[in-house]
Amino acid sequence: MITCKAAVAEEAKKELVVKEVTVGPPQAGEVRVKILYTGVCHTDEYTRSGLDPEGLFPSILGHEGAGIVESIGEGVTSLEVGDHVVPLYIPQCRDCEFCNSSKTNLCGKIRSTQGIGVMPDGTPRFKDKDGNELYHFMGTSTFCQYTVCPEISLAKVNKEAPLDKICLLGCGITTGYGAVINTLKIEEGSTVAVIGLGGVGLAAIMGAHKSKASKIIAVDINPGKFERAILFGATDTLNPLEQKGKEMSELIFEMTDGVGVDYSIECVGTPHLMKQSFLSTKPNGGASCVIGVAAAGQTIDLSSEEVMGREWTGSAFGGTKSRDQVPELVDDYMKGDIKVDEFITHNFPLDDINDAFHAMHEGKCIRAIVKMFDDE
Ligand code: NAD
Ligand code: AHE
Ligand code: ZN
Repeated sequence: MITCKAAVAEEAKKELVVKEVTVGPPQAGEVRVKILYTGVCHTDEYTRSGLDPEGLFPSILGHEGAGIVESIGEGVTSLEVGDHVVPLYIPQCRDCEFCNSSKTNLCGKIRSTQGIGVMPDGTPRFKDKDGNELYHFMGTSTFCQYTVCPEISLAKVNKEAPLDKICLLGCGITTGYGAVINTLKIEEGSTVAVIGLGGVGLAAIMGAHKSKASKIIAVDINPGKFERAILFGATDTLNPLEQKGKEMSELIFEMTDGVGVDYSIECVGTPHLMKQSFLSTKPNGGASCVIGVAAAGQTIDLSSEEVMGREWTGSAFGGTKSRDQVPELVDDYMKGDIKVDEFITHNFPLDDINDAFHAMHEGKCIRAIVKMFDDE
């Protein structure tokens, strides 16, 4: 048993509480990881704020971390103590129907237990100092100095890579970039609209730029986001609030000589924007991707006429085959082929983790990195 610090989500809507917890040893097929750094994604806020129908409390949130293997459970063969790892909220067992399909990255092996906040054997590894059990989150719980993950939920990465940067490959960057590269597979010369310019949207722009899109329209209602979007490769910007009375799709049609874009990607999490994003694409051959996570019970309404002629898809973790491709992305970063440092706008110690959530709400933050230990 390890006693360490964690940011505990005690109740929905409440600030996280940094306190001592205990972390049990890894059981068969599990690995205990010392988390050195974690990012904060909007999905952590989605669950903290009570919008997630699967949200469980008290729990330890966080799914954008990086760390070092501290100990391994019985039967673990692919990792050893000292390996550098990125925890994965979408595992890759390499064995199930979905892992064996080139059409999806959504491994089905442990989804049922991950979704109810426990390890595959049905029990949690976290307790508070009074011995009360704490739920896991997304199979990762990176807001704890030590976490326990199934072996299939860890990507082994290059030890030379800085953990305070590559933690972001655990979600936001991989998601936006992958949605363009793996899910939409956009072609050179395409026109693209990216709606929402947080970490996910900027990564989608990075993917579109890498794919040599001819026009990349960056959309946000916060004009402070445009400068960085241009740095990432956006060719045009759009703030729909500046042109009242017109829907976003109408404005995007005006910006594309009345034909719409080849591809659009929603990176906000609002059903109305998902519809507008879809309707911004060419009625004859356009394709749209939903990345944003909408609140429980919200749905998107579309007529059959609107759907015909267009393609619609969703993307989780950028369609990334996690254990195979996250190490490749780390290597791409080390070679300078993808940006990571440019996403980081804030740094906080674990004790101030709530400030990372405040910064997200203030609209000035792309990604905040939380340092889990003071002395390392
Ligand atoms: P973020 O909060 O950093 O960025 C969201 C951006 O949307 C902000 O720049 C904000 O100004 C902008 N925005 C808000 N309302 C808008 C509007 N009406 N029109 C245009 N822009 C608007 O969030 P993030 O971390 O980049 O995540 C974005 C979304 O993606 C969230 O819903 C998150 O839960 C989801 N997400 C999904 C996956 C996945 O695998 N599908 C992975 C990561 C994040
Ligand atoms: N309850 C979900 C959280 C909401 C959700 O849909 N999460 C997306 C990824 S968002 C990452 O920032 C997801 O694909 N989750 C994996 C899954 O299997 O649902 C959750 O993940 O617990
Ligand atoms: Zn995320």
